[in-house]
Amino acid sequence: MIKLIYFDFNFWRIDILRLCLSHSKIPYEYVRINRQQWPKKKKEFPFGQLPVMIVNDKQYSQTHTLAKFCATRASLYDTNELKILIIDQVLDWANEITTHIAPSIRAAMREKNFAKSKKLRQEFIENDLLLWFSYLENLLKNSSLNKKFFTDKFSIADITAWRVIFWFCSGKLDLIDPSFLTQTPTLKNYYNEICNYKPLNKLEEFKSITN
Ligand SMILES: N[C@@H](CCC(=O)N[C@@H](CS)C(=O)NCC(=O)O)C(=O)O
Repeated sequence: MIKLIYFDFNFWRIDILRLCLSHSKIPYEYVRINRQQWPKKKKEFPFGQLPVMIVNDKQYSQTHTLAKFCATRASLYDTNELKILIIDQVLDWANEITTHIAPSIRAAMREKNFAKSKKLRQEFIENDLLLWFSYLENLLKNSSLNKKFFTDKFSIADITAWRVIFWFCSGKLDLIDPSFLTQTPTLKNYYNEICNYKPLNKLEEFKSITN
């Protein structure tokens, strides 16, 4: 059985793995670690970070790597090398935009320096937010015929794009007004359709993320 390990909060890095496996009815065990346990636990993991996946008693790490594995198991990856290029770019986009917003999150969460966090968040909004969402929108426009799914077949790319857009539109990121998405209308329309995509939104994992 696949075992997934993450912190005790929802985040796209773990959620895309859970959604993917659950979509295709692949059983998995889900272990959540709290912040108090972390300093001790950190040393036990291959890259000192989460998520971690355990298969046949071996540990594996790095979100993109785990996403490919889970998506392949769930038939939500692709065998066509050109479609794979599209899916991988969406996964890398998710990592990139996370890297750009991370300093402002870190300043608040770890350093408790809220003034610094606000300044970094404003810089992110000014320099990165629309730029990176327009990159994703362009990828969708250039990759997809009907703009419904990135590869015109539901895949881990759609789960990932949906989950990261949901995060940015959740209203939980200080100073980020969810209406920013109106500036990428093709992506907004795509996002709304994925929100209503039954095979995804009927899953318990989807409900636990959106509730
Ligand atoms: N390159 C890693 C990054 C993972 C990562 O940044 N994990 C964060 C949580 S989202 C983490 O484990 N932070 C705790 C720490 O670094 O001590 C991946 O792609 O999975």
